[in-house]
Amino acid sequence: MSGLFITLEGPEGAGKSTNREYLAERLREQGIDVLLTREPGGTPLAERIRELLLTPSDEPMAADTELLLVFAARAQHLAQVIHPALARGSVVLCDRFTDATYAYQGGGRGLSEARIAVLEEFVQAQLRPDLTLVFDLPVEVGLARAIARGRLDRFEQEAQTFFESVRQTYLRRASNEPARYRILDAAQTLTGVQASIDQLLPDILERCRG
Ligand code: T5A
Repeated sequence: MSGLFITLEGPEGAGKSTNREYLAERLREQGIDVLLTREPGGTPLAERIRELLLTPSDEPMAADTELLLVFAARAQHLAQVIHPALARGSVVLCDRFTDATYAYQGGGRGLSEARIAVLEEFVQAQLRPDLTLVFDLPVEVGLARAIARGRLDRFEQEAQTFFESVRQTYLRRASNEPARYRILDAAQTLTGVQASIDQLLPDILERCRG
């Protein structure tokens, strides 16, 4: 058996976590075994690395340190959670994965894509998501949602230009590989976003059963 690896991506406050729960419910209604997880994180050790990445600190984190921490957490997550779940035949719904590295460390921090690709190959070998849902929205809308929720993490304190690059990187990657990506308008009401997910369900269910 081989499961299905679905990732949810997008800028800050796009609604990935909220809609991940919604999609999981729709799939479970169909009797599909779903595993929900997230990055950075997904295992106790990887969640500790997440804390390092998200907690604001007086010591500036070098961009390469950030990149290596992201992939260190990913290696642990793959070994402990993602590979075993896919081997069991589960559908893995993961809130962010390596597209986020291209968007944040590549687009946002300006690290070269070639360098990220080397680590992607090293840590993941052939594994890539089967399907990636990009929750797209204007940067200011997403940031307003994050601000409304409370204290900002280390990434959320970046300038608007950082998040514009993040957003454009997601959109460029999606347009370069349309078979893997689906872009959803995340600026709509939650009901509107969920209706867009409903429209994607037949395709997702076919992939799950394929
Ligand atoms: N990162 C991650 C990297 O730099 N490199 C990497 O390789 C990886 C994997 C992770 C951070 O790490 C960085 C990127 C991130 O900065 P995170 O917490 O996973 O942090 O990511 P965030 O985007 O910060 O998570 P958020 O929780 O802010 O965003 P979500 O999950 O997209 O949004 P969600 O569902 O929590 O919703 C946010 C708020 O908006 C409301 C919700 O109720 C909630 O209050 N909301 C809506 N409001 C109105 N209309 C809608 N349609 C709404 N949808 C949700």
